[in-house]
Amino acid sequence: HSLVKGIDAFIIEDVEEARLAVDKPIEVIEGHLMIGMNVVGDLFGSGKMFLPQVVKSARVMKKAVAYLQPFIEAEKDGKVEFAGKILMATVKGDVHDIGKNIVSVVLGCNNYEIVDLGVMVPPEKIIQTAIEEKVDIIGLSGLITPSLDEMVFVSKEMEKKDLNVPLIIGGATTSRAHTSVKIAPNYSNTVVHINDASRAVTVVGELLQKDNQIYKDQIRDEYDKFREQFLKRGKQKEYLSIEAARSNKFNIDWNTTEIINPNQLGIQVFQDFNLRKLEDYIDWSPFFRSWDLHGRYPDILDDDLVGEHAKELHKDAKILLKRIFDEKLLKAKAIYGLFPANSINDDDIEVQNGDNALKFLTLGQQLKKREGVPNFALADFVAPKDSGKQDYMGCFCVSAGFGTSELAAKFEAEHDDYNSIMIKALADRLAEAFAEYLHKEVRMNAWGYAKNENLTNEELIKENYKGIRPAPGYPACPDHLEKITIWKLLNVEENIGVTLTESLAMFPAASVSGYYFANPEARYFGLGKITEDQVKDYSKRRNISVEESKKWLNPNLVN
Ligand code: B12
Repeated sequence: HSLVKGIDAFIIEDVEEARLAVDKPIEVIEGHLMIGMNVVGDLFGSGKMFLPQVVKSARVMKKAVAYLQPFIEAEKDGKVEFAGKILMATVKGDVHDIGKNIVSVVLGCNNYEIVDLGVMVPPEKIIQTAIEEKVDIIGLSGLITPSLDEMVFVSKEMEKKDLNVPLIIGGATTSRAHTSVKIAPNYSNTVVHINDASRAVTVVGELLQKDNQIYKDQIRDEYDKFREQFLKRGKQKEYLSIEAARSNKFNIDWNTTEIINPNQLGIQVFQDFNLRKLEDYIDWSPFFRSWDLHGRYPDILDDDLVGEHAKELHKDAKILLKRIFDEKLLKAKAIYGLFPANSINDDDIEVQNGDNALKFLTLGQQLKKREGVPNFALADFVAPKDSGKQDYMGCFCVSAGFGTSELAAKFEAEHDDYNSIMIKALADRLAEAFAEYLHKEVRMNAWGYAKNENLTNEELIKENYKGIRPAPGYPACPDHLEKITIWKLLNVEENIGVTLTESLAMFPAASVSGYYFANPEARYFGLGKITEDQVKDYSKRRNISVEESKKWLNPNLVN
């Protein structure tokens, strides 16, 4: 009962009672706990149990097994039989692991042994561990687009090294399209994209059946067909040359638009920001989504289907949040700067920091639009140098993640995946809340172009404010290399200690960086696909090879 309900209050007493009632301690796992976990697995698989409760049940299971372990070892003849061994890793250069950890916990609940290599795992380590541990499946996770390329690389290495186990792919940026077009063709064994934890259980179950050839052939067939159709579809759209796109740029009338001079130019740093101030800025809806509960906050709390679970989860989150505030469990830091800036050479923005001039490179939409609809580039929102008007822009980096990894590791050592996932999900919410708070501060005070703004948190979440704060990697500016320019301009690493990995993920994970544009006409848009001519033009501006540009801009290239 406690296991299925996820109650861990009396777990030691219950397990001890069960242990005394059987011949061998291993029988408690096989006879009692496994039966309970099967119930949990079935309920989750059939949609009758929700993720937070599954993770709580897993916590009970782990604590119980940890208690039994010394007794089992003393007996020496007990060994838990698993249904299969699965290696899980977030690929090199990527620091995100909430999704991977959720999938690992859920697979663990279904009696699979998980070899979790953590984050930023190099391909050699993945392959070597897979061979040494004789795993049955390799699972790769990634959140940002450079990880997609890394997954392609891993699949090629797996083929070279003659690995012969299925490869499963997941994480926010991954897709069936990318998996079928870019990964599957490199690897002879089965490659499957899985977008949520409950499907992971079904797919892994099928892959590890004894007679799995029919399933594997079916997947290969499906992916081959999907790839063909996908590649055809891409060709049907019409794109403009980069010159034509620039001629159809978004035009702001720089003679009439009002440019507000910032009140405070230069760089500002927050070393140890009071996290309590961020609570009111939290956007809770994505928090529930990361626990696989779908719906808008606060309505979700009263939802017929998931309301009870959402309430319980929210209550637990608030308890941990209070501890974060009271015990100062996490540290938040931020840096931002506002600088004189003008757009130059069409899509670049020159930013002046004292004697130091740096260039941001923006990319222009090339999809052919309806008559009268412009092709946007972020540079359109800053006055061109030849307009003779001095304009401004800003950039920032916030992090609420200092201390998260350590805390998560502590919870994991206590067999508490529930709170380990919870602390990361909360740190992410606080990072985003910090970005929201700081942007408001900039609009109302430091830049001061929206002094009298009076928006509720809901209106902030709906982005009803004036000006924008796009983040490199988000749809308007998918180029992660821009973070290097932000780091140089603000000296981010030295000032607040947020670092960039080789794939330009930020560490700590709960960090956000981006730009500030103040023009009232500035808006969020999606770049969409770009063609070869812009890639060549961009390579020259960036002073890197076309090959390297293609690596970074891959998801945005036509085909
Ligand atoms: C919340 C969020 C954040 C959080 C952090 C999230 C985190 N720690 O994981 C914060 C606010 C910190 C953040 C920051 C950034 N983010 Co963000 N973020 C999101 C958002 C809204 C949700 C992601 C999420 O947490 N989902 C919940 C988890 C549970 O889902 P999941 O990771 O996908 O995992 C599930 C499945 O994918 C699958 N799965 C996962 N792994 C595996 C592995 C295997 C083997 C299997 C089988 C399955 C599986 O199962 C999981 C459970 O169901 C997405 C958009 C979106 N809707 O996806 C953007 C998104 C991921 N972010 C994005 C970007 C760009 C960024 C930033 C680079 C922006 C910036 N410049 O600051 C930074 C990077 C941070 C860093 N440290 O480098 C982009 C990434 C695309 C890209 N172009 O690179 C996205 C897709 C937004 C977008 N549409 O552009 N982000």
